[in-house]
Amino acid sequence: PSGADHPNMSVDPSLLTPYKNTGASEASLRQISEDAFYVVNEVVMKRLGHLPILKGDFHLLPPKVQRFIAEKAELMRPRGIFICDGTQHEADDIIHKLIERGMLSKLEAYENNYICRTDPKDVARVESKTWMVTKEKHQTVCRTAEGVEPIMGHWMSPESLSTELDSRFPGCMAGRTMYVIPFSMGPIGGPLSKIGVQLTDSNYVVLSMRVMTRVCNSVWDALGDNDFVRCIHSVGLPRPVKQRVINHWPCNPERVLIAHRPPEREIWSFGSGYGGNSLLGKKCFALRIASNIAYDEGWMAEHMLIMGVTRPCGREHFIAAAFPSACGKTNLAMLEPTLPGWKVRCVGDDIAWMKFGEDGRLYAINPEAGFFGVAPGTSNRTNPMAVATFQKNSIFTNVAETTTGEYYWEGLEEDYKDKDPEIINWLGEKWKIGDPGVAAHPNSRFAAPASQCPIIHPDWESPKGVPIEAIIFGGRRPAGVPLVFETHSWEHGVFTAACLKSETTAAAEHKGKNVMHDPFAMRPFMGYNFGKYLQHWLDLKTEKRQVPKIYHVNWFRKDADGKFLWPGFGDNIRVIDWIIRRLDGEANLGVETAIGTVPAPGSVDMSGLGDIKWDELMSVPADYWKEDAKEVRAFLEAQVGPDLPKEVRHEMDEQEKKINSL
Ligand code: OXD
Ligand code: MN
Repeated sequence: PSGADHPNMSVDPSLLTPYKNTGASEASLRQISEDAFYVVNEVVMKRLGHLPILKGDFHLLPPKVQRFIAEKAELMRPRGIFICDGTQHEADDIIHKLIERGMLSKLEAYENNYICRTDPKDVARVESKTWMVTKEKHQTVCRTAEGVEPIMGHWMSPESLSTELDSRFPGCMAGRTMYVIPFSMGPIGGPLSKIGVQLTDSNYVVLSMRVMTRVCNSVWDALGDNDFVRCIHSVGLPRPVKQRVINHWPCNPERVLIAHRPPEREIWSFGSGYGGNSLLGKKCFALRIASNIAYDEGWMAEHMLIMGVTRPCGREHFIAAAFPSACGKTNLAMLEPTLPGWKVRCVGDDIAWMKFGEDGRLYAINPEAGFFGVAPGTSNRTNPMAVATFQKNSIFTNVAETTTGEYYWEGLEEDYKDKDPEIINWLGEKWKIGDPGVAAHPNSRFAAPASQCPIIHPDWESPKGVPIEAIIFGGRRPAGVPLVFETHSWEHGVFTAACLKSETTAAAEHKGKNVMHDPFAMRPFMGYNFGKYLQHWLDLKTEKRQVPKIYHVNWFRKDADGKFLWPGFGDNIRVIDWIIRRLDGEANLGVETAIGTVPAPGSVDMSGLGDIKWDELMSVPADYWKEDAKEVRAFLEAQVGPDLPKEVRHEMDEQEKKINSL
């Protein structure tokens, strides 16, 4: 038996049956199991044939990893295998090679910063080609109304997946190197951490994974008897290449497929080299697969930043916050308070893994090791800490560059005002500030090590995580939604998060600006049936646990002239101050409304802000919310239908009653 149906099992347990009642000790059973495994593995090894191991010692890898590699090498037929160790030396070699090839170039104005341009057809996550593969459709998607396409989760059957894989993966790495990347999400060996192994034929992915996750040899030791998530990635362009490769960026946009098999903890990604499509530790593993693991193990994998906020009195509070892509999570996580005496320190900017501890508190870790932030709009004015973070050892993709070797993108105009620099835009063309179009792609990114952030929290790598007291949800809501409100219970918070909406952004393939539902900011990352996910949230509250309070914020409300009503950025500390005082139970801070508690006049510190239209900023307009209540009900009925937990339905009914009596 090959044990191939049990991806992480070292050997088919039936092999041990004859020995079970012989009185053999645990240790000798284990030995028999291992011996049997080696026999099985020898067969697998033969499959490797004479494939050269270009780097690393294949025989020292854990046997289950050897088998994974051998099987996939047999399928994808690379020219050789390169086992990564994550060292600087290894990165330097790859960088050197990529520079020679023209895929990467150095940004001379900094230390060890590089710029890369993709094929302009490969610039964002491709949600329409991202799938969850489960036997039953409703494990992945809700029982939506007749004729309604589910927007949360995208299901494919295992049979269809087999067909799709068969038409893509056999021989897809021909003439290329297959890199083996061992990585840990979360501090290596930590109780909340998980291990993955990514196979890829993209060296850009190797360099980026090294920034975004923890890649090193000790991951093999930490693996032990644990499972690992199997990540298989190919740019989908075997050699000899028949089409023209643009910008030395191999990809196959017509054939993109990103498929997840949650029960097998496996990810297959084909055709794209960029971002969430190819750095499989991030969205694919840490959200879509991890939310499945979290469901099974009783914790949460969420699209949230984690920040530590210290008040002038010296007390620190940890907050997690979920916003859809490109709504400023990175900016909030690194906020520079405009109120004196406050301090913010960043734990994470995109993903939180959270688990209740024995003490009943919710502990969060950032599973990532780097920031993959949207570059345009990031400047010393909006996020000086991010700017400081990416001054060295960072990779910039699809940004523009000046002829003096600096990065450039929209939002940096002020910094370059007097220089009128010669710019090469993201398409490689000459460009000047003021020219039509944009210099950088709207979804251009920096990938920078989190450890370089000047305000990274000293506990950001604490294996047990930091205790979360409040969870914030928010989105870009130009109309109707107040700056902040507190939900009145965990259940009401869950309902509010289920109703989360935001204007669309450039992080995925969507065009134009419209307000779109993005429940829990997880719409593109939902790993299983959303109704079940809501129930999971509800069930996490037990008598012994202190569930965090849940808030909703909106930094993006506009007045009748289309101008933002709130300055945002560093001034968002004023809202956090209000939230923390609410947590503390300070009196007279709130006014009850139909949707939750908004700040009472005078309860938010507005010192030095000048003219703020408070009433417009905080109002809960009856007309708007009556429409919204109808729209939300129709949305949840159509999208979640019978999978909607009764507690959430109850919250919806109650809130609608309150709104209709406005
Ligand atoms: C991201 C995203 O890249 O949410 O973080 O798209
Ligand atoms: Mn994100």
